[in-house]
Amino acid sequence: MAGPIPDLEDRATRCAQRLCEADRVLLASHIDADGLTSAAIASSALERAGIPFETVFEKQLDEAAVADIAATDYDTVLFTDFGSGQLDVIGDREDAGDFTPVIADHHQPADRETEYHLNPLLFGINGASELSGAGASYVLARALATVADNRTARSVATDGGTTAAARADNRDLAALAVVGAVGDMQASGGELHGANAKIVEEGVDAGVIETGKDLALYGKQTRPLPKLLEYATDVHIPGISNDQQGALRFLDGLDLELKRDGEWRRWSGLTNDEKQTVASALVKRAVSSGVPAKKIDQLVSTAYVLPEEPVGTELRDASEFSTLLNATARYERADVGLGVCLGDRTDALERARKLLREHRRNLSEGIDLVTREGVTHADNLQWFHAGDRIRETIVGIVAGMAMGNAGISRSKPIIAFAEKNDDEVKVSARGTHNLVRKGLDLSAVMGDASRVVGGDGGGHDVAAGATVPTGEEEAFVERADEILGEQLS
Ligand SMILES: [Mn+2]
Repeated sequence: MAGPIPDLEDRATRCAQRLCEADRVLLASHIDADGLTSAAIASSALERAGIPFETVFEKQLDEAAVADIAATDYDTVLFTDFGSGQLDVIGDREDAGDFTPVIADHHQPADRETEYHLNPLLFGINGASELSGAGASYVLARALATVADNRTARSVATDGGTTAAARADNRDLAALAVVGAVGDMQASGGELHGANAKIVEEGVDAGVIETGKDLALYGKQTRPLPKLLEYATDVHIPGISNDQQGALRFLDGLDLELKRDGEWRRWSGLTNDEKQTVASALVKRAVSSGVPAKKIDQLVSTAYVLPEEPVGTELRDASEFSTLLNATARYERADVGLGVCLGDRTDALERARKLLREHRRNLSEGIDLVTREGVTHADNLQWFHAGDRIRETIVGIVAGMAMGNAGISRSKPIIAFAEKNDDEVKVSARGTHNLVRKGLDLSAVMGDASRVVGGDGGGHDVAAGATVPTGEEEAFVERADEILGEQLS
């Protein structure tokens, strides 16, 4: 049976064959929404193929993590959503006979090759916008079903609305691949493209994904209507975005049943007519308050819905699902995120929701702290040191969200420090797209300035990070300020 992405078919089949030859497999995956869905896809596929396995997660696949993996007695290690970038380290272990790596990843490979390496970048497919780690894992899972012939495996059973056929060839796992791609920010211009779109097609055929044009706001399943509008700031609509009273007044003026049984209704519970009423009023308001046409177009995008999940839950919407997973990952509860992906709708789901609530509270407390204490302004940047009062895993988001608050400028990048451990400090930097148009590249700033003080870093132009030795913060700021002066002059 043909796989979803013909260019990857041969390599995926060879990787699958290698996995089937193994007595047992160690599955190692990255901790984020894409990595968690990758692991869920891979572990479902291994289980259905009757291959015994164990799963481990790593935030970073550094030398120490690879050494730990090598120290286990597994002869076959399946890496998902990482592994390509660490092929130099992994290759040395392979040469030493520690294990045979099988890799399903989409990140830039290190300068080294290995036989069982499934990565879209090796086949001219864009790993940032066309296929995620979960997508690569899905391609592998589809091949594994063919190689192992799941129809004969005991573990295949019909359940829920998913057909036995979709489970037998692993097409039901397309839903998780879509959640991973969305979580990896691969939807651009409002939808998924290329290889991702092929996976969406398979998911639609299998009955696990529905797509349609919808309002491009976050929280259509779970947010009460006024909050849905108030918190939607990607397209700023004056008098509604970031405006609690304004959002309420706007809804009040629509002649709509806003509450039911004393509770605010949610977008997912509206009829199509009601959705139409809100959407056209929103567009009308945007037009009359001078929002540019290009921005107004962005109010509508493709929604990816998981129809087997209950209406009004995070799990039904790919972007809310991925946010929930990221919350588990940020607090190092990969077990919880994986549990949710694998269908645990009791303990794991409850725990994940609690982590998301706590995450949102931590963010708002962090933003309050930074706004209250203020930032220090240098010529070309502004910075603050949170010490241990903001977790290093969220300090970057906090910094980005605090920009624009009193005393915190949007016209220069912000750099945030937070304690990582006794000897290291995490540095996070955030800019704006406006600054990027003027030449800002925070990836270069973080990389260069951190290496000057004996650390390392990188990332994207608009958001990047680094780790530096404790005590080097001021030296780092000085160097970063100089580099930014050159970039923005
Ligand atoms: Mn990824």
